[in-house]
Amino acid sequence: MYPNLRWQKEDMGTTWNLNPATLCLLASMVRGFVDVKIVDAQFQNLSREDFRHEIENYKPDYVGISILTSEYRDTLDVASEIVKSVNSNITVIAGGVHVTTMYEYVMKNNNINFGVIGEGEYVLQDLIKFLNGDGEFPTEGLVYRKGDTLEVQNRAIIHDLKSLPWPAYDLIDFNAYTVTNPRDFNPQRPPESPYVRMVTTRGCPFGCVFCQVDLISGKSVRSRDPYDVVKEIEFLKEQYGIRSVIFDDDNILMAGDDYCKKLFTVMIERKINIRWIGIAFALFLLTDELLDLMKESGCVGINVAIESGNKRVLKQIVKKPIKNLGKVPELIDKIRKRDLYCIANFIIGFPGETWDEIRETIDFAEKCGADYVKIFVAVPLYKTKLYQMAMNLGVLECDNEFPEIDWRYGKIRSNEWTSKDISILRAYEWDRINFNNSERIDKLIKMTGLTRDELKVIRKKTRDNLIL
Ligand code: B12
Repeated sequence: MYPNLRWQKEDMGTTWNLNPATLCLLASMVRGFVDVKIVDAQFQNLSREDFRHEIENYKPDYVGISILTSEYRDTLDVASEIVKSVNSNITVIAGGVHVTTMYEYVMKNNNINFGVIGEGEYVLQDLIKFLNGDGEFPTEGLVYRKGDTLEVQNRAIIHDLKSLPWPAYDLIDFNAYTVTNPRDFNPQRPPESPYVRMVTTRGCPFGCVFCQVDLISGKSVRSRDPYDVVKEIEFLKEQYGIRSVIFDDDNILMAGDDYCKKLFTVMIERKINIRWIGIAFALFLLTDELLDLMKESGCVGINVAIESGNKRVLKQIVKKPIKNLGKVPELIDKIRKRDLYCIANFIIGFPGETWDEIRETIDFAEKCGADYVKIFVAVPLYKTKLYQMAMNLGVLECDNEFPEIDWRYGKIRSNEWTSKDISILRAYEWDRINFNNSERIDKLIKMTGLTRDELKVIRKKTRDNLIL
């Protein structure tokens, strides 16, 4: 199940109706030997009472709860509390990015029997078999209590993604997801509906300081079989009328064996005829050949992460392997020349970053030539190098070992600026850069499908959201 995020924050500011590929994938792994029901309390907007009725009526032996981010971590406590209050004998298994990265915190909650660290497909399969009295207790990927101590196994990583089944979309009303926009304002909306989100590779070798991907999926990039990915898209087209795909991979261009070239070539050869966008494409790996293949295979636009417009910050703080910032506008131009849109991400407010360096990033963002610019506040996610850096420098604005996450505000300060300065700067510069002329606004309208008036509302909401 996915909890309803509104159980934590009534005013989420966004809908977050996400394609539950993870739930369907996990269901595929166990449906052969247990009955499975998927409950997406977020999408169905279930109240706590509704969810309680689900448990009372279905009477499960096991409930798996998935949590994509630590931002909504309280919803895990709410969901597990409801399950146990119906029947304390139900085994509660929690997994997802939040559990993988913060299992020490998660396991403080006695309602959770098992936490899953890492990629849970085989861990879940083996655990359920074991609990059903058929098989060995898993030796990796689990965290659980043994008396007063917490047993922590190694993270589970699946080396061969080719062994995984397709998600069991037949267990849900998948059509409903394929026509729902995941967010109110999202320049990266699906190019066309019905659409599907896909993660076809896992892992990223870069290890940028702010990112948890290394802790979750590791540095080695593993990929599915490109032919199988295209087969799945063809199946989804036939079964659900899919017309576009969002590739959500961590760092798809770093997958070995020319994965991307093969994927795009097969898409072209099989005349797949869908439109697609990519969420995280490493700008410096984009060659002319790749860009041509992307265009021909149906790409509409991509998101590139530059992070900082200052050399020192990139090298010494972010540790991102961008060697030549000067080439960024040229590369973005190559993307846009092919009539693909380009969204660029930046982060401000790193520990030790000076106010002038931050202004340089804003200036760079404005001039880099992207169609739309996202500016994020540096958030020290637990166990990241950024978190450690902020702790070491004593610039973390919280006493808690497990800082709460809110993407609108940082928790970092410096002698020159406070976290509030960064939040305000981010909101107003985002507004100024993206909405400063009618050409940009027209492009955004085209990319988002929103009206001029709707854009105004979103801009106002962003300012109103600045609770200072
Ligand atoms: C794709 C993606 C998205 C997609 C959503 C995909 C979807 N579900 O439709 C989009 C772009 C919408 C998105 C949004 C956000 N994301 Co995101 N996203 C990712 C990304 C790149 C991959 C996640 C994924 O689908 N992986 C593949 C699936 C199969 O893996 P999985 O869901 O983790 O599940 C596996 C295990 O976790 C485990 N598991 C999971 N649940 C369960 C349950 C049980 C019972 C068991 C046994 C096992 C288990 O087994 C699964 C199979 O291996 C990750 C990075 C990463 N590598 O994880 C970031 C990441 C998860 N996102 C992140 C963030 C910050 C966000 C946003 C908050 C961004 C923002 N500021 O708006 C939002 C929040 C959305 C929300 N509602 O919570 C951060 C989270 C950090 C944190 N600790 O909180 C990550 C880690 C990126 C990072 N750079 O650090 N995201």
